[in-house]
Amino acid sequence: MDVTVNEQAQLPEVAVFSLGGTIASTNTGEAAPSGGVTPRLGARELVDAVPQLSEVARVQTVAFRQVASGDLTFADLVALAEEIDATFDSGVAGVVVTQGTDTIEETSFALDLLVRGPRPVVVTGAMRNPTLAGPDGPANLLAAVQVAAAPQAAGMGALVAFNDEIHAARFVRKTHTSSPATFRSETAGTIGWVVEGRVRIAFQVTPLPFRASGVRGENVPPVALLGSALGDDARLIEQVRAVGYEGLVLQGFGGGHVPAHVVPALEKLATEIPVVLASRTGAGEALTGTYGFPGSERDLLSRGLIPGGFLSGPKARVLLSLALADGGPDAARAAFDQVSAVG
Ligand code: DAS
Repeated sequence: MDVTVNEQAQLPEVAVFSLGGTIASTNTGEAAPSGGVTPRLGARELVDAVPQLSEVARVQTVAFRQVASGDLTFADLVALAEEIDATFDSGVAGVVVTQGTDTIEETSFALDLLVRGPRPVVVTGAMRNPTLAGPDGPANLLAAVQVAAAPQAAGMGALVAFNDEIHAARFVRKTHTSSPATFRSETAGTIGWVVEGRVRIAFQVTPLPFRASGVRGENVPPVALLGSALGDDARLIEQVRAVGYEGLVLQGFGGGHVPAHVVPALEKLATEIPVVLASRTGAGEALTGTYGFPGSERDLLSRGLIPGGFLSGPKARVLLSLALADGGPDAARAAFDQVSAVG
């Protein structure tokens, strides 16, 4: 379909911010020392490669960063959220962020907590870079812009559009190293999809009641993320405070459990810094009221740990980091209470 100049003028405005990642990665120009593709394409080039976008929105572009997504920092995300807020103030209908998939589950949730809303912020990327057969970046970008331009996508916080599915940032996780269907929301399911250009929202999610409105990027304190493993002891937990962390998210076994001999170290640490209890399983809520054995969730929560609710370990770390930066240790527990209550 060709869109006339008059029809174009009626289309919603969407801003695309590029941050790098596979969607932007090629091997043109100077070779990387290790060989392989590296992030080189900016938002303008990504948009120009998808002519169908001109039928969906008037697209403006911002080349914001050009990195592998593991190199993004909280300072980058705070700066990005400020730019997105300013872009919304200028009247755009929605924002798309393109970036590496490795950290989308964290960055999208951080934007959920940082951007003022209610207009949609839609994060996307690609699993197959543009030099491979069947790159998924162009289709993901088109779907993301379609979602960002859709009024029905507003008011649900940050979203992830990928593989023609729409996910709420608070639930979505990367679950596969190479599949284009890597993003899944096992706890709640996808909230919608895109088909033939139509944006379907099947399930509404409630906006998060907590927003980290006072955060400055350089003020986000270090928060550790640790797992639990069979036969492990407490030697890392005992070092967390000493090496300067100001919070810990512990991914316990199952519903939120640790070996009994780890409990004293966790109890002591929880008197010093906020310690959040999440699950290493990757889906479902950390329990709060079922088991009573030493090292169980009831035992740990009675010793001062904070229940992580439905948040995965990496997302709980994002919330703890931003809540600490926003209001200090007392605000952290309240932020988890507020977010877990919403679902
Ligand atoms: N794994 C790559 C990607 O999917 C690299 C990255 O996250 O930047 O984009």
